[in-house]
Amino acid sequence: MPVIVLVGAQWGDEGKGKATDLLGDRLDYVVKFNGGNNAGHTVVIDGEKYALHLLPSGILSPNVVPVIGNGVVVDLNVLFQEIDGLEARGIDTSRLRISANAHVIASYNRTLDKVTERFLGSRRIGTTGRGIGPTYADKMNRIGIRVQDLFDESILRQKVTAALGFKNQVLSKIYNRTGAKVDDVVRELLSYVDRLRPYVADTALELSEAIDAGKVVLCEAGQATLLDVDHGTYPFVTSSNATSGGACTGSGIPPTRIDRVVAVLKAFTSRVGEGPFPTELHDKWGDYLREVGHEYGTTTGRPRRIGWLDLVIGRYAQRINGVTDFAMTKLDNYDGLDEIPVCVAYEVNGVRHDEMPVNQTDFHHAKPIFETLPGWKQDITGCRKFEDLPREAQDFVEFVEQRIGARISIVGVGPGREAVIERH
Ligand code: 2SA
Ligand code: GDP
Ligand code: MG
Repeated sequence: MPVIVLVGAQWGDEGKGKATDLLGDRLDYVVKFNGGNNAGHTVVIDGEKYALHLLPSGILSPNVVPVIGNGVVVDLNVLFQEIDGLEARGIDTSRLRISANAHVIASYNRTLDKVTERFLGSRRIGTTGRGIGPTYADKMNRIGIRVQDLFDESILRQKVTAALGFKNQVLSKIYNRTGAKVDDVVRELLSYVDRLRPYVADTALELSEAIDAGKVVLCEAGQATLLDVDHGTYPFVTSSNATSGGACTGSGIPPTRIDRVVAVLKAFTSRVGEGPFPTELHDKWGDYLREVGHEYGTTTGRPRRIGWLDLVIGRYAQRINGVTDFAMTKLDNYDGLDEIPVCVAYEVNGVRHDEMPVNQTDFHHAKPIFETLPGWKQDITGCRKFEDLPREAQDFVEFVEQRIGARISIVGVGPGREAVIERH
């Protein structure tokens, strides 16, 4: 199984970081291919908690080469803070490779992200405010700054001057903000060059050679299927391709080399930021699951919106990503429930929808149709084999599996590295 792609099936925070970590000792490379420090992956090892934003989760496994691919947007200040934080805890980060073609998040794009949200008012997206959207917009507008541009001061200056010629008009004329100064931006970016140099590489070439040599590569998505700019709940999405297709464009690994696509599906649903959410809970069960599941943003600390498991979304994720198998996380968060409602279809204006409605307004008006499964009312955090699970929990997993169209090969029963059931 040389190339595996790992994606989120819902709106993020499914536990992708833990799933990657779990595969860690079988992997040689872990590649982050989209997003930036808007992501937040929590990994718990021997009771120690690590919150990763920009670095691929593979950084925690000593034999893995972590790669920041060309599809990522890099905030250099955050990068070195994260590296320093891990080094201080004894984690060796020297193996890290960063694509020369990855784009850099400049300070003016962080400002633009925040002021745009303010200007949107009630139509805001609820971004993480990290400058992600404006940086991808620059990339598409061909006024972005890439990692490789930092190594030639004259080119960097030309590119920053061109970008600010446009950006400062927007900042001052539209948002009434003082623009950024070319010298300040160039000085800040150049201050990272010496530290950055050893990590920078032609990562697409290195990965191609690694795959030829039979190495195992995992491409780890940030965010998730419904936050994908093409396939998600646009405009309430992030600005990159978080689905499996993004793994190719964001890393330089061609589709013909991908063998397996694993989607991580949380046993319930959460979302941060604005946008439609058919199974959202506004009652005590939402509060209950938020507390037992510690559902607060890893990057911003925002309380996550909580809803029941939605199998229309699960099926959609299977189809869009070409999922070969699912990892279901947080089954243990249902331990205290008598019964568990699961959304199997929607009703929109009196019509049943078994598939995600393509029309945004229909999705906004979708009412979930539930089937209710019995709970198990016991602690499953110690279970390590599928047969150890209570009958009701096994039935729950099998019920979901049948409806989402791919096998659930991993079941998470707690936050720790060891709290997992693998099904062969
Ligand atoms: P952005 O900042 O432009 O990417 O925001 C656009 C939308 O994408 C959502 N988004 C996320 N949703 C879930 N988790 C994310 N990462 C952090 C975490 C979030 C946090 O792991 O907890 O700490 O708040 C993430 N990143 C982006 C975002 O909410 C917008 O809806
Ligand atoms: P990611 O963005 O998809 O990597 O997910 P996050 O790390 O933002 O959020 C997932 C949270 O769930 C983290 O706090 C994990 O430690 C935790 N987690 C992952 N798998 C499980 C599980 O099976 N059970 C429980 N109780 N927690 C889990
Ligand atoms: Mg997260």
